[in-house]
Amino acid sequence: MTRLAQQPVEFVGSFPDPKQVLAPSLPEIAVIGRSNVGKSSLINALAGRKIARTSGTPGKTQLLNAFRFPGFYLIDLPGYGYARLSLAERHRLRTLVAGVVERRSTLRAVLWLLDVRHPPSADDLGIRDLLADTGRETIVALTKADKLPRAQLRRAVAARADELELERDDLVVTSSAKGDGIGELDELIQDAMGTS
Ligand SMILES: Nc1nc2c(ncn2[C@@H]2O[C@H](COP(=O)(O)OP(=O)(O)OP(=O)(O)O)[C@@H](O)[C@H]2O)c(=O)[nH]1
Ligand SMILES: [Mg+2]
Repeated sequence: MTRLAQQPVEFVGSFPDPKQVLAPSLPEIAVIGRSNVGKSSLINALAGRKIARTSGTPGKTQLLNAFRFPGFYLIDLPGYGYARLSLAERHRLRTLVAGVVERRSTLRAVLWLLDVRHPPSADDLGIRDLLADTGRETIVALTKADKLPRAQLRRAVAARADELELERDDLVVTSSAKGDGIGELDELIQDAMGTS
């Protein structure tokens, strides 16, 4: 079991404003990634219980959802790049995500998720630039590792590292369904939040 799974967690609330102040003030980590990449599922895997809403329907998470662990907040964000939303709605979500990354003074780190099976989209590359420009401390995790057979997974991880111009070891390979990489991610999050 991960350490986070043994700790109390409290749902703080859902907010439309990227600058929503949470009390008491604690370091925060925001989970960002394309719609349907598995953000909410990964949060549930880390927590060892179902705290974030997941769905087969992309666009499920529409607001900033804050969860309080001992010593930090974890924030589940809406996914970007879901093509079936209206232009106005996509714009709103992009503004919300960018607002969190650019302007949240309590944000200590970002957990950025990419589906291991797919090359980064144009939206993903936009986020990469945003993270680089803002100098945010970022943990990069690949999701849904259980969807590929072992040899194919190895090739996919190498390809994603190349495309992102990262080292293989900079990527945490995860499966919320099988639990792969969840312990490693737990440790990286606790390190980033100063709670390890
Ligand atoms: N096989 C497998 N399926 C997964 C995994 N993680 C998520 N899924 C599935 O992918 C779908 C989307 O998962 P969510 O966790 O809701 O994704 P999200 O990124 O929060 O989506 P939005 O909130 O819409 O942006 C669901 O059907 C999940 O069951 C995984 O590790 N393995
Ligand atoms: Mg979600």
